[in-house]
Amino acid sequence: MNIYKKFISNYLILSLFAAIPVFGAFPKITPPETSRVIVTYDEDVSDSARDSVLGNLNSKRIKRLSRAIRADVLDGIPEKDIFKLKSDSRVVRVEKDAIAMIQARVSAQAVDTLPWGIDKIDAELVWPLGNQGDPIRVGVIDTGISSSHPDLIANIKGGINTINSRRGWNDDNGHGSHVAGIIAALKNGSGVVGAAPSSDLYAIKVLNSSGSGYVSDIIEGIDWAIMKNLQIINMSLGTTANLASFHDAVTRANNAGIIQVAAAGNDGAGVIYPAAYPEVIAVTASDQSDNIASWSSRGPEVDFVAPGVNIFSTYSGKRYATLSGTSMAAPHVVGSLALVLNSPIGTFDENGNGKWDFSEAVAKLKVGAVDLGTVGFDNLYGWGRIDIFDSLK
Ligand SMILES: [Ca+2]
Ligand SMILES: [Ca+2]
Ligand SMILES: [Ca+2]
Ligand SMILES: [Ca+2]
Repeated sequence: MNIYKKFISNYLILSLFAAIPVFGAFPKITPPETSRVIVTYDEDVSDSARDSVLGNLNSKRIKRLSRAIRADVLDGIPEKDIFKLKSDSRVVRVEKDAIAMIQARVSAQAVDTLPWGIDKIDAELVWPLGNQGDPIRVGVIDTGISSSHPDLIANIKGGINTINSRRGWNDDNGHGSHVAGIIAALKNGSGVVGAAPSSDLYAIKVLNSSGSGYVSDIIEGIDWAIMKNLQIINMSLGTTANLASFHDAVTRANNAGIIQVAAAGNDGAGVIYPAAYPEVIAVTASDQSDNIASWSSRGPEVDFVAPGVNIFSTYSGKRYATLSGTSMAAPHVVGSLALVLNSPIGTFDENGNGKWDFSEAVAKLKVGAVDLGTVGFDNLYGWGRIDIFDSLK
């Protein structure tokens, strides 16, 4: 996990999301008419005397105030009865009740901010076609996912903590929540929005609060994903160590039909594991101008490049943050795959089993990918930068 630590120290950029208050004239709102009246009595008028003043109007009483003032609140009484009450010597006044309002308004934008990465891969052009990734089941093998984030919670369908089974999967770091938001932050009119905003998320906590963990815990997480019949798993993590048991787990998941995606690494050198395994889609990181990030790992194992510089997404608790890394690039591919798996397979079904298998889904991504760098496949951009709209159209 050395790579991971290096990433944290070198590339983690955090900025808290703050709503910008809008100052200016509030629109003038005329309070609506009310049918309620407040009947106020002299201080020495007893409850029974109040009852006799009201007489049959007592049935219209909805509230009796006896502390600060002695008053009854009535609803829907005719004008002639108001006149009668006003003329009673025990009554001080009769007045129309009124409606008061909070003196503030929501000033944050009433839309989901479209992060540049989601815009770049054109996921937002796919949603209007009726595909938001529902009900594709996606596992996030990471630091957990925030269990209290309003921009994520509705999509989280389950989870596990393989570090300590007695603890939950809540994210005590922020990284896993950031990844989850790139895949499936809710299209709910606030915060951000992910590439497949209706897909189902599963929080598989295998890394601790400082963002590191044992490969054995990751393996347990992969096995849990197989057991839960998840369809795609995101691994925004890696190590230079090539463990046979790690490769075995990845192979088992592949045989179970799970499409696996991982971060290529952030040390600018060779692709790390599990991204380097042939059963896993390896993703490098690009910026807004489609240039590979200098720190992005690269090599012949690279499959695709996706946005990974200054990515704004959900974070721990209810926070939002801007992070950079191949960790952010991989979930752009995962969200895109959720849209692929939720679309008709048609002629891409090479083996004729009616479902999207690993090589078929990769072929679909290739169709729309924007070739960058040298013509055709290259070690920096793989088959190119994801454009999911072009892949699916
Ligand atoms: Ca776009
Ligand atoms: Ca949102
Ligand atoms: Ca197939
Ligand atoms: Ca190329």
